[in-house]
Amino acid sequence: MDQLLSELKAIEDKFRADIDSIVKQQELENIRVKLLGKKGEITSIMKNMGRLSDEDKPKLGQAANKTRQFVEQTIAEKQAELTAKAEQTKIASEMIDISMPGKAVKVGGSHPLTLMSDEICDTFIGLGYTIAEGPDVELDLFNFEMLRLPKGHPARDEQDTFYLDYENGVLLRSQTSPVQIRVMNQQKPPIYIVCPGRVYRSDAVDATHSPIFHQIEGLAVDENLSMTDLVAALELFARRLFGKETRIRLRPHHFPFTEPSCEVDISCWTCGGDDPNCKTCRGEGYIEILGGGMVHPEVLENCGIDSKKYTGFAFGIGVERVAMGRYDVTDIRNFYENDLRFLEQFSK
Ligand code: 2NL
Repeated sequence: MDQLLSELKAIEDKFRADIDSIVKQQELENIRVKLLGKKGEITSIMKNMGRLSDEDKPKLGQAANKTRQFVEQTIAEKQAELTAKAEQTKIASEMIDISMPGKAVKVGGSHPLTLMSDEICDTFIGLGYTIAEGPDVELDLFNFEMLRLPKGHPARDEQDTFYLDYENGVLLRSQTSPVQIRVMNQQKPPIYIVCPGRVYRSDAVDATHSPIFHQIEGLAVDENLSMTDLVAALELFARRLFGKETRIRLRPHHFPFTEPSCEVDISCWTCGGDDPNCKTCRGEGYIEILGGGMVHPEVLENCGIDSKKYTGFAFGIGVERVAMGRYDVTDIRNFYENDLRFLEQFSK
């Protein structure tokens, strides 16, 4: 009996000594099995119970139970301690220093030509027009022929463009009129559309020219349309973009696809037309911004539209030209060089 009690004491002493050095859950589990498992040390001592006297039995039972309870409780406490420690280590390893400066995400903005184009289109959308788009790669037929610009016509020279397949008449469009031709081929009047897009001409690059630029053409085909409707639409457009004091001025011109044709100027946005020394308009008082006219009856007929019943007006606006005026940009190349110092000035 004394032997068993001192064994029990030895087990407990050893346990007390071991427990402090334990750092892993698995070690704790091993020690639990070693003492309390089916073949564990304390369990083995209890198995000697049968051999003891009735007097000793409860003494050993009590002593063994006490040791077992002590071991169980100590293990549970150690277990909790290890779990808390593990959690703290995990939190520490995952900690984010919220005082660290962040990485700024750069947010882009619309390109000034997009802003300008959207603003112009919006004006016409407000007048009931819809937007029509078409391919950059066009047919000579739609870009020139159907607009009364047959091969060899002198007016082709100034728009001479990039031919992808000269024999089969495939080219990069020199204006967005072919989009309007496509719409007229497919839809019957009334037609009210604006066609924004990229156009191509074999021009040399300088401060005001680029072989790739942007245009918005407008087209209205309906009964009883006349030059006054064109004037009204363009006046509204000019006032919306350049202020309500803006006046427009029409000068006679010639385009093969319109008759009559005109060039359209707006009163100078800098001096309002009053300063003979104005740098913006060079004392002219007016600045040319677009061309237009009444759609030539032959162009309507080419698209299967009865020119006795319907008339139409059309106009073409250069987006770069208007943007240069509006934003005071003096070199067209600024629009294409993607210099952030330039572009950032337009992002809101
Ligand atoms: C310019 C100004 C213009 C048109 C474009 C047009 C389109 C069709 C029929 C008739 Cl489908 N005209 N567009 C008309 C006049 C001027 O653009 O300076 N162009 C060279």
